[in-house]
Amino acid sequence: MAEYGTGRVVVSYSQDSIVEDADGMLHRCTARRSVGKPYCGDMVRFSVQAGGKAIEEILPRRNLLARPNYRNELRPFAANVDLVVITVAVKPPFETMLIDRYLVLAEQLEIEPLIWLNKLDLAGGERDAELARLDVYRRLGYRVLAGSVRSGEGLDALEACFKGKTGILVGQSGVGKSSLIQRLIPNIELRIGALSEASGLGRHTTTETTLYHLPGGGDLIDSPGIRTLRLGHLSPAQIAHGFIELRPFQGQCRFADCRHLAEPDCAVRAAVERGEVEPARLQSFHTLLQEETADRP
Ligand SMILES: Nc1nc2c(ncn2[C@@H]2O[C@H](COP(=O)(O)OP(=O)(O)O)[C@@H](O)[C@H]2O)c(=O)[nH]1
Ligand SMILES: [Mg+2]
Ligand SMILES: [Zn+2]
Repeated sequence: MAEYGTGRVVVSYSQDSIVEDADGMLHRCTARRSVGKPYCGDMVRFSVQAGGKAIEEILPRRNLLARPNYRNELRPFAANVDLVVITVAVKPPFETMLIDRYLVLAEQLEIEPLIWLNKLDLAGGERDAELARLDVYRRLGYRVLAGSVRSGEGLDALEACFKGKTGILVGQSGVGKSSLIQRLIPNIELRIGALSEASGLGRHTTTETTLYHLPGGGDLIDSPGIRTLRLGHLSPAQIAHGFIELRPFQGQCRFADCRHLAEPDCAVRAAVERGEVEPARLQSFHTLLQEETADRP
């Protein structure tokens, strides 16, 4: 007679997955071929039999994040994510265009974004100017936090945002993502040791996409190498959807397929002229549209 359990995939290797049950027990499970591939963050039902533990069912996903592999094919890596922390830093300096790109992705996936400006300790006299660059996002209603992994400023507020959620950090290399993870998960080495033991595969490495628990509540999925999460093929309408301030103008331009460039009677450019839409945001919108159309075969 088989026993059954439910849990969450905290790491998924090519063959097996490690599933954590509600009591925090780790189970190394093989997925039955019929259930498909489980990903980090998946909720699953598994069976325990004399022959081993098997994932019998992957419960319905809220979402599935993907990124391109070395052959530029989109590959899923994390499921059931509900917070995307878009990490930028004072140094290396950030381009708002990158933030806009991640916001389109978050809006498309319907995952709450949060913008974290790191390394505020390096801002010196530019502190207010750096913070002001993010005002546009505050005005749009996005959560914006700033601080420093080095000085500790702002980290409590950031950590509190993870409560009851599964978050993921995205951002360019060098902005402080790894440092932040070390700060948010102080016992990370212990956890890695426990995962290594559960996998029986020797040392678990941080190159595997892994779900960690934050001491104050909430989870963080760490996935190395999520650089620019590619947008995949999005239609102009989908990109427009990612610029939330453009949504009210849907259908307001003279031409239904208006790209808000030089078309007559463009409601979006009129809004820019009235100061209701930030010109830099419209510029980002055009850049993303261009990239998408250039991508198409
Ligand atoms: N001054 C300062 N340096 C930081 C801060 N956070 C990270 N760093 C440094 O920035 C560099 C890159 O950090 P890392 O965590 O590897 O960035 P990642 O590439 O995004 O994972 C390292 O030398 C860190 O010590 C911070 O808040 N202030
Ligand atoms: Mg790193
Ligand atoms: Zn228009």
